[in-house]
Amino acid sequence: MVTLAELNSGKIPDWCPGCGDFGILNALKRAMMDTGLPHEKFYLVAGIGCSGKTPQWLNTYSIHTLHGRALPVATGAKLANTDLNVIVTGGDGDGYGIGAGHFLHAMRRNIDLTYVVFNNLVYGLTTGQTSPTSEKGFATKSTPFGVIEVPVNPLALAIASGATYVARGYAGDIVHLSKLIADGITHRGFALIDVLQPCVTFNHKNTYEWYQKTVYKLPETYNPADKMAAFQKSMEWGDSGIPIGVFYKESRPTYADELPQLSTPLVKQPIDNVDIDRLMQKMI
Ligand SMILES: Cc1ncc(C[n+]2csc(CCOP(=O)(O)OP(=O)(O)O)c2C)c(N)n1
Ligand code: SF4
Repeated sequence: MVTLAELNSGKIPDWCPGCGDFGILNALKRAMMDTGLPHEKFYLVAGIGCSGKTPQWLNTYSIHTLHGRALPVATGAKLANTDLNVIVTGGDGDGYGIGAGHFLHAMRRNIDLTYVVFNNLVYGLTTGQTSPTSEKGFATKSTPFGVIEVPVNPLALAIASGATYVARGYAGDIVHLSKLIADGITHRGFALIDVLQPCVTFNHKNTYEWYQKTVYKLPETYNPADKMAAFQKSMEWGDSGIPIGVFYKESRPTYADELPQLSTPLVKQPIDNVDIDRLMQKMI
């Protein structure tokens, strides 16, 4: 199994002091260790944003992609080598804004990925513009009179789009969050872990203090196999309470399961009998 010493990159994150990203990084490390999987089985893929820097602080195979394009790159990596555990990190702007199309299609394909979204309800890296999850009325430099639109609901979207593991965690509860991430990694299929992440510099509404008062854990009696109940729970948001935990879980063949060509990972298939010259002739 991977150890903390193996995961530590020796680099110090340049996030703002107090940023919720630190809690998520710690939960991610803990989750990777808790799965019992070896170091070389992890592959991290990141979008662009403060959150997108995460793989830089971890010593693993990884790639820092383009804004909003982490999921297609991760899909390619997973389909090329189904033996890898591919974890994707990015922000709400990255995944639910510019990358929203990729988000929907990766979920309906049930690509076996673990997608951890650092949802701070704002654009952090670009210094505080509204994001697709910003609350209605939220005033920033890009919406000085407050956001007009209603926010994207990532959990409801994920349940409707075919994700097979849909959870929400909180960056201020590392133990609980690490369990959600570890379960997402071991789940076969697309796992979304949306994480409530305070941005101490640009979001002065959805703060640690606010989340401490509003966040509550789904009760033991909650049944994550009940899709309609999951939809209903995903609608809860605001001062009266925000649930965290596993909202929805189902077992369905993954995209790769449906392709017999991938029963042996592509990277392990012999290519000696492939006539590359003939292929090249066709293309040039
Ligand atoms: C194609 C493209 N458009 C815009 C940008 C500028 N940009 C970089 S990060 C970002 C948004 C960051 O917000 P989010 O994804 O929520 O991540 P956070 O920084 O909050 O973690 C934007 C708009 C870019 N890098 N590439
Ligand atoms: S700008 Fe916000 S999200 Fe980015 S590092 Fe600072 S506190 Fe964290």
